[in-house]
Amino acid sequence: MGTVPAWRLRAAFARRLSDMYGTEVPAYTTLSAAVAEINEDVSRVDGDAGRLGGVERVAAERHGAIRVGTPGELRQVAAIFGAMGMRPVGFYDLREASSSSVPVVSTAFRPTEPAELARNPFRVFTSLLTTADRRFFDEDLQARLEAFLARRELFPAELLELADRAERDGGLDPEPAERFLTLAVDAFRLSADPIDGAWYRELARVSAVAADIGGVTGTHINHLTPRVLDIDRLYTEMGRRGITMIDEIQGPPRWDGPDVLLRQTSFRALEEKRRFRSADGGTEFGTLRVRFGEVEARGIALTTTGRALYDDLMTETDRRAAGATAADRAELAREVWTARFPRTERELAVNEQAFFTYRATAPERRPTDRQPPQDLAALLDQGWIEAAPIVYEDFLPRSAAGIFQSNLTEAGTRDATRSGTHYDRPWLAETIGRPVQDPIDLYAAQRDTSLAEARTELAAPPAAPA
Ligand code: OOG
Ligand code: NI
Repeated sequence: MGTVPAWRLRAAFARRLSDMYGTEVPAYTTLSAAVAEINEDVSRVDGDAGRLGGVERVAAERHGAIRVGTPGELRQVAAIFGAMGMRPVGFYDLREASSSSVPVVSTAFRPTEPAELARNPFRVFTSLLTTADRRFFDEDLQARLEAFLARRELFPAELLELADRAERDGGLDPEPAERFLTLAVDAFRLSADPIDGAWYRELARVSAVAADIGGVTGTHINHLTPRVLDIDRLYTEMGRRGITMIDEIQGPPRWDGPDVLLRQTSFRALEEKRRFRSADGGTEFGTLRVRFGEVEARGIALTTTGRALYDDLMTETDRRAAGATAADRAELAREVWTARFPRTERELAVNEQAFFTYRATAPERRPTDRQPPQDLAALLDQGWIEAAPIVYEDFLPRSAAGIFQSNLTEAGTRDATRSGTHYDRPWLAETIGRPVQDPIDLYAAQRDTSLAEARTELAAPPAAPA
């Protein structure tokens, strides 16, 4: 067993990646500072601030986003994150969720055990280019794209070897751990290799995302997102600090009921200087604007039924807000939610619309004149059990597509007369060579275990005095 366990590698990687990204994208440092101030402030005045993950967890909490080109690259990414206790969870098809040209399917690598999430919940949204999708790439372009991708090496052999060792042994000794972290952070730096200008532009005509993935010889961290406890306040604060955000916060509206799922907003990164190679072999400096800043607030995980209601409310908001400004849309969304979304956590729990863990209340607070009932509502209402919300640890395809899209200048092109290649979660699992878990199963297992334990405790005869 390595003396630096997986979770310490994960926490250290997240911290170092954050330091590195701050030097590459200065606005990220401004964002992180504003987030830290707001989180401290909210924790000071709101005794419940740690209800959806402790304040220390939230202070360190980040998600990154990366994009890769081939199944082989994705398998290597899975091994590197596997070394840090991060497993692929969820399947997101952004080709369908987006009106612009976003030819990728994605998963998120993250810890899955509650204790591991509490230690450090670092997650990375990881997208794979769908090179076989004829709506975007014709046969000739696909062949050239795949040949280009086959020639590049994203991760040095030493990094992959250390990753395998870490995963096998559950960690690494301090010296190899240090080496692993250095190589892993380096692998996600913006590459200084010159870009083939003509090739990059050819791909960019199809999709800016395709060019960002397949037009360069490296991968890079595309954004690194801190979690904030009050995203509306952060939004205003960023404006005050001179950073222009996109014109809306994606996800559920601000309202006075329970916070659910995920709210996100972003700003466009500045132009970054990159070296381009021209047809005559010379190189010159140009600029690209591909990276950006993002911030998020997390709420309670929804069950399939709760999620269906969420999707329904989003559709209703879309319908009623067609052509409206972002501000009017937010107001309308609030109205729609106030009319139709459960107002309390209790309702979300007894309707089984959101996930909670349950535990038996202290014996002296349980009713003494009856036996515990069977159903959840009665158990809660009569004071037999207490509920604690489960944090939503995943992503939303529509918000993700919105984040991709809001940061593209060109919509790209897609041939709508052709049908798309089908990809799904089993395909992804096979491609990665590891199980890809369904987020709903993870939340449900956590709920079920806690409820079974609570019931057992309630059924147990009082312990005999020693
Ligand atoms: C990923 C976009 C999705 C999120 O938070 O929804 C995402 C990307 O731009 O590569 O990170
Ligand atoms: Ni993101």
